[in-house]
Amino acid sequence: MAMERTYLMVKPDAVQRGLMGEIVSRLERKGLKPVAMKFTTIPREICENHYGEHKGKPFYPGLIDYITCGPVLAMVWEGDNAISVCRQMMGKTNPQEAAPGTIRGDYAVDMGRNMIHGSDSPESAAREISIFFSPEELMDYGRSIDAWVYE
Ligand code: DAT
Ligand code: MG
Repeated sequence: MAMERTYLMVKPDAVQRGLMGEIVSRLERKGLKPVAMKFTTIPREICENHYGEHKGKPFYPGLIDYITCGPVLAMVWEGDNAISVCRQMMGKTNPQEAAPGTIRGDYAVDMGRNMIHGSDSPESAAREISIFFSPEELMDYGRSIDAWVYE
C-alpha cells in the first residue's frame, strides 16, 4: 500500500452553494481518513504562493480573486494512493469535461467555479499541506473501521 496525504480545498463557490457537507461526505464514504480541516478565508499572499505555478497565465488574476473572495474549507485527507484517488473523485479541471459521478461532473459547469482543489503529486501535496497546516494540526489517529476499508 502507498499511504498518502493530500491537500483538498472546498472552494468558495461550493461553500456558498451549501455543498461542503456533500463533498466531505463523499470523501468519508469512500473510506478516506480526515487528517485536518480548517474553515478560513485565505489571505491573498498565501493564495498566490499556493497557486504560484499558474502565475502569468491569463486566468491567474481571476483565480486568485475567486479563491480569496470568501471562506474555503482547507483539508488534509489520507488513504492508499489518496492523491490520485481524490483527483479521480474531483473529475477533470473543466467541469464540462468531468465525468458524471465526479464532484465537478455532478455539481459544476464553469472552469472558474469548479468547486474543489486537490494536490496533483506527492511533491505538491507536501508543499500545499505545509502552506495551510502546521505539523501539530495534522491528526495522527487510528480508526477501527480501517480493517474494513483495507484488506
Ligand atoms: P486543477 O484544479 O484541476 O488542478 P490546474 O491546477 O491546472 O487545475 O488549475 C488550477 C485552477 O485554475 C483550476 O481549478 C481552474 C483554473 N484554471 C485552470 N486552467 C484554466 C483555464 N484554461 N481557464 C480558466 N481557469 C483555469
Ligand atoms: Mg492543480
